[in-house]
Amino acid sequence: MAETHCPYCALQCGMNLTPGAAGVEVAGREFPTNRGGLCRKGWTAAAVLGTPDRVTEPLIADGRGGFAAASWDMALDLIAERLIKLRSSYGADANGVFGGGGLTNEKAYLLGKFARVALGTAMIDYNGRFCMSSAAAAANRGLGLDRGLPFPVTDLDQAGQLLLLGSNVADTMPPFVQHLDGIRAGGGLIVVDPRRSATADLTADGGGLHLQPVPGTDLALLLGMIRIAIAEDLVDHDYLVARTEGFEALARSVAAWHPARTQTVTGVPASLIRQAVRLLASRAGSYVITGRGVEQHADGTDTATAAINLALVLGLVGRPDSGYGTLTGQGNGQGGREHGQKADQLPGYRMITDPTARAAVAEVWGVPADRLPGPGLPAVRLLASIGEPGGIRSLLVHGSNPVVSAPRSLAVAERLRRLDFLVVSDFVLSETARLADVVLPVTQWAEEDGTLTNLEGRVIRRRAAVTPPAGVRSELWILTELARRLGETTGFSADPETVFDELRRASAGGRADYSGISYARLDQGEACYWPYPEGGRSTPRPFTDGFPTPSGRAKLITVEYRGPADRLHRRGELVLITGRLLEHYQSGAQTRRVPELAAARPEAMLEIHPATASALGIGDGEPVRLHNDRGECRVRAVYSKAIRRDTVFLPFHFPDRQRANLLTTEETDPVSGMPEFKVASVRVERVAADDHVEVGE
Ligand SMILES: Nc1nc2c(c(=O)[nH]1)N[C@H]1C(S)=C(S)[C@@H](COP(=O)(O)OP(=O)(O)OC[C@H]3O[C@@H](n4cnc5c(=O)[nH]c(N)nc54)[C@H](O)[C@@H]3O)O[C@H]1N2
Ligand SMILES: Nc1nc2c(c(=O)[nH]1)N[C@H]1C(S)=C(S)[C@@H](COP(=O)(O)OP(=O)(O)OC[C@H]3O[C@@H](n4cnc5c(=O)[nH]c(N)nc54)[C@H](O)[C@@H]3O)O[C@H]1N2
Ligand code: SF4
Ligand SMILES: [Mo]
Repeated sequence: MAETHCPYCALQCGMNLTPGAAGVEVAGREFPTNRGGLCRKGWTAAAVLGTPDRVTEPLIADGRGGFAAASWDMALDLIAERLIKLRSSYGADANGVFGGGGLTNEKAYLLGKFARVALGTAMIDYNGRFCMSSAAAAANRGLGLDRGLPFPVTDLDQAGQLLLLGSNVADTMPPFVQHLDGIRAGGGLIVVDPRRSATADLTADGGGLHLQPVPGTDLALLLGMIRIAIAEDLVDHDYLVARTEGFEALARSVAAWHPARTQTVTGVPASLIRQAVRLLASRAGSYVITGRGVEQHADGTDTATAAINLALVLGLVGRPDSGYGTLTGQGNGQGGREHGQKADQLPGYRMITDPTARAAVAEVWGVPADRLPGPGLPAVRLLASIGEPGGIRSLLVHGSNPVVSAPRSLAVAERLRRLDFLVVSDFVLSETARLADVVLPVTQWAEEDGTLTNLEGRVIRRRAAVTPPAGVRSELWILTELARRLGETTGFSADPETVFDELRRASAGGRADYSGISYARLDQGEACYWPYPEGGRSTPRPFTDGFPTPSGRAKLITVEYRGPADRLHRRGELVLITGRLLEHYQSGAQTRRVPELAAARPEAMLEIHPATASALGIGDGEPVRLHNDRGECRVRAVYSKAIRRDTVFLPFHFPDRQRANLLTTEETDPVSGMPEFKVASVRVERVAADDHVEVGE
């Protein structure tokens, strides 16, 4: 039996895996985030290990739309040859790398090093740009540090009030909901979501509040809330003086957001907004937490900033009984953003433009600092550079399926086809892998050792329970072998603990300092939260003694409401919002291969209000066409009174013509590079049943 964690989301529920004749048996394991509980995806995760279409040998495209199996030497020699040729013809930045927030810390670290040292390219970014970048940018500029939750999840067990903005934890992290029991019982849960999501429904029993704004107006709502806090003198004056700076300017900047105007813009009744602010300010133990619903917008960084400002004016951040945080999404969404997969970062959450950081990391890597490239392009721009002068001509993809999950996915798929060379490391033929010149089959979670950093900034151990199929390799091995073929004979290792020990050194002195954390400490069961410097201590609550800003105070940063990138609410158009279902994970590459989950949710369904649907002549369960100037999508409609009448909801887990991302925009947040996944203007029409296209056709 191996004590490990779930392969999917950032809650990283504890799991025990026992190999048996019928496959690997999954059992929930006592761990503070899940207390033995798992969701449906967790329980069924082992099905992907033995999926009948698992890739178990390297594949090389045969030029006729198919693949031919190849030996590892053949595949790796071909990749090295092509990358070297592209580098000599077009320069080092012609080779691009695309990582993932599901990769272990060790893989994420080695991938960043591989890009900068072995390929010498600046062009590396990852799917966390689609996920955490706005909340990260907001926390860095306001609080001086980006650690998703700067407190253990179990702190919420004692909390009184929680403002949960754009997060549907009841579907996206079901075992997390048990930490809200006390809050719910006391009527302290406030959920902000244009849908009455499963989470918004949790406000029903205890008497909490559901605020149902017009999509994309959360920033206006928060500005209005801050103004109410100031106008009703609910702010914490002593805290503002001692622990923050910028209050005067903030107060001026929200002055025009009087309740009536806030109500007009957001559609949320002013009385409800007032009630929410008073509830948060009423007693000790209040928390403000954001999710993707408010972050995946062209103004996501400013919205997260306003959420931080609200928490600061109420005096909530850095206190033992209250706080602000964001819910990290992917399994290693936190660690994945700290060790150098991000275009502008080096390990330890250091900035690649900082000369001191460059010198420190270059020394660990044994290379001159001036050999390290500068910052590359954020994910959306990296993908958009394909086919442009000076753009990337090859891409190595590790742990992402952008053909389904990237915004404006039709254009993305076209560009990937135009690459000179595409290499995808995966364990299945994902929609992206199908377009590759070479597919490299890799090990899965239950077959490997490593570490991940969960949503609380706690580093945890992944442990191998089973032996992988003969033909697959770990990514650490692949990167080491490729580096050798590119001339780097030292400095790369396929052994996770060796890589982690190097990561510790490379992170020492950085914001995310892991130097005090070791496999030995983790294996003894010590709870290790970063920063944890060598000779120092674990930091479960980093803001207790001050903020890591130059002044030691948090910064109240003024922000303005601009609204979404698309022009919304034009005649005949609806607002499309996108998100998740309990049963599927991300692009669905894994969960669509789990028979139980695929049977429960075989296809995408468009949630639409019955009144809106009837006006358009759309019956419950009937096929519809959604379209805008970026693309068109075919799905079935399902009536739901839980959604606003001007809004429709589509999950993004499905491929082909059911892809929600055929309709999303490539507009990004100017600070973070986060795409606006959460709002798009669409037209919806009924189509004849025989005109409907199923998945795979
Ligand atoms: N089942 C499942 N669980 C997952 C994942 C998964 O794919 N499937 N993925 C994991 C990952 S990577 C992530 S990032 C997390 C994401 O976790 P969440 O943030 O909880 O997930 P989403 O469903 O993307 O969005 C949350 C809510 O935002 C709402 N929303 C949409 N537009 C707006 C808006 O303009 N304003 C507001 N206030 N709300 C809006 C949606 O209606 C939705 O209910 O989940 C993790 N857990
Ligand atoms: N419209 C819309 N689009 C969205 C979102 C949304 O809310 N709405 N959410 C966005 C968010 S928050 C996220 S996080 C992204 C995620 O979207 P993706 O980046 O596509 O994430 P996954 O589907 O998890 O893709 C992981 C792929 O890598 C494989 N894989 C898993 N583990 C490993 C590993 O260790 N190594 C390797 N090499 N491969 C592995 C899986 O089989 C799968 O094919 O989607 C974004 N896209
Ligand atoms: S909540 Fe997340 S970590 Fe827990 S079992 Fe479900 S998918 Fe896995
Ligand atoms: Mo995510």
